[in-house]
Amino acid sequence: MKHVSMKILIPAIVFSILLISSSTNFVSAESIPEWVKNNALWYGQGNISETEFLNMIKFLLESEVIKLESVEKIVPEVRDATVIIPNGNFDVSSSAFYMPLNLEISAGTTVTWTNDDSVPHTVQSQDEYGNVIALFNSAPLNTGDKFEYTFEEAEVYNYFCSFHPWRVGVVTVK
Ligand SMILES: [Cu+2]
Repeated sequence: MKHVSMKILIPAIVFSILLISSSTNFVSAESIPEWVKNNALWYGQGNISETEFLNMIKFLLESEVIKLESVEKIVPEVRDATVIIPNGNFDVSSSAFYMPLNLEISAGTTVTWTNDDSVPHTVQSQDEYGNVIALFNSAPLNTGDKFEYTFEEAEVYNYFCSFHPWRVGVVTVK
């Protein structure tokens, strides 16, 4: 008999406390209200269910007794990208393609080409017909030299090497 009455009584008490508390203004969470301590105790003793305990926590959050500090995720925008001109790139029969062959970036990204080959190369922007256009045009790059260009407009950009015109690459700006 006692067992049954406790099962009904405890949730009723908790609910009553929640109702009373919801009409109370908690100015800050500097101090933990007594009823919260009681709830925690009851939960620890197994007198209230997990659902009831979670509901209490939910109430504390909703009524801003507990305030969660907003944690802003700072996702650094990638503003730099690299294209490697790999060793053997000069060789028409080699699979030493630009790495990556099609670089996908967001507008505003600065792309750096690095010549890792044993011979000089150039980076020359092309129009859709394969003609050289004055957009991004490097001087001859010796081994280890770099060339950079910042892409501002969303577009597909083609380029090639004037010494090895079979080497073509793409930069896709989204
Ligand atoms: Cu080349």
